Amino acid sequence: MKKAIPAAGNTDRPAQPAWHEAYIGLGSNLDDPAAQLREALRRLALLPGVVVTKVSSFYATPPVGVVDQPWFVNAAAAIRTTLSAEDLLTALLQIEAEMGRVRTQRWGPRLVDLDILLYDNAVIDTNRLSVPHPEMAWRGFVLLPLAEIAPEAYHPVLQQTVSQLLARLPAAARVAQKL
Ligand code: A4P
Ligand code: MG
Repeated sequence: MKKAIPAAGNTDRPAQPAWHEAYIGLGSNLDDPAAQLREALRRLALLPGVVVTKVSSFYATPPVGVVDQPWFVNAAAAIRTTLSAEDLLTALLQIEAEMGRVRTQRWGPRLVDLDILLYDNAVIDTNRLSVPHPEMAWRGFVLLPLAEIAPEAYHPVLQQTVSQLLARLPAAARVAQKL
């Protein structure tokens, strides 16, 4: 069977969108947190230009930062996306808003928190967006789920893999119960 071969130098065809690999951290500690994460994952998979390729187990984790609040449920997801990091952030903030998150206290209780942990090997530092997520390397609740799905993912600033970062964490930062 003959295949149609585009003429050399044909510039009429739209360029193929570039696919990027990104990792999303998910957290919730209000109103049935595991159900909130399932709903956030469902919405993530429905985003145009996003394919969810892996989802970690869910982990119950003690609150970090403001400690006088309920335990969290955390997870991580690997995605492939044609969205820029900025547009991905906009889409994640929209999911948070649609799911009814109201921002009150920094590091306080939240219905759903969706963070871009890594986006290719990009290093981004704007008013709106910091990638890699600035706190990820010190947080067991991020690294444990992420190491489950992407132990070899690379932190371009610290120049270490996720499993190396996890191995450096003190035991106290690694407290978590796999659900
Ligand atoms: N922003 C900048 N970089 C990013 C990024 N890489 N991903 C900006 C997502 N957002 C990013 O976020 C505030 C702004 O950060 C966004 O509008 C975006 O422009 P936010 O989620 O409203 O603020 P926040 O969550 O209250 O503060 P922060 O510093 O983002 O908190 P974290 O780091 O998200 O930590 N303990 C446990 N066990 N599990 C948790 O999940 N989460 C937190 C919140 C504290 N303690 C926790 C957990
Ligand atoms: Mg956040």
